[in-house]
Amino acid sequence: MPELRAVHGDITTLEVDAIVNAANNTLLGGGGVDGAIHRAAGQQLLQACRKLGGCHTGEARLTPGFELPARYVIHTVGPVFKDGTRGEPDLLRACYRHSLELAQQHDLKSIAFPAISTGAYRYPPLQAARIAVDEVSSALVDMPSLETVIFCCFSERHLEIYEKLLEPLNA
Ligand code: AR6
Repeated sequence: MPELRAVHGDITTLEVDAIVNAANNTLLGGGGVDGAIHRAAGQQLLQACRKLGGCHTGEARLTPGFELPARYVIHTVGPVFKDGTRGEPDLLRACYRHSLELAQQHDLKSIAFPAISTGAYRYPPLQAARIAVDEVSSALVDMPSLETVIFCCFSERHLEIYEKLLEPLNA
């Protein structure tokens, strides 16, 4: 079973095969982690994203990482959280699953996720983290090439949530 780990910090600094971007449907950049990734990767990332022609919620697309330490960026679009009854959990699950599938298709060994949808898209952090850990741990069973999955937490609060959820898995 690959290693699942939570770290505190800025995802743009991580030296992994791919970092995941919590993007929007246009894939043309924005605020939050999306803005940070575009700034750190440089203008070429925007040019590469223009060619992709957008992305539906729950799907994922891959580009090079350009000036980032990560070789690739996997762009996925999380759901905007309204009340949890409008398909948000399934769409959030799909983001994690499709991102891992792309990583597997490109033979990547390490990937780092931000807490997709928990910023501007207002997904409650604990609910979102439960989905993230559950989906990643079940999808990885069929993905032998992946060795390390990092949940990159921008705040201490998110880190605590992930550490609690991961504890029983790594015991
Ligand atoms: N590294 C890791 N995590 C980060 C970083 C960073 N550098 N910066 C923020 N976060 P958000 P969303 C955390 O809003 O909710 C954009 O404008 C942040 O604390 O980035 O999916 C897009 O273009 C939060 O926990 O993404 C979309 O329009 C998490 O990343 C929209 O926001 C996600 O927050 C997507 O909203």
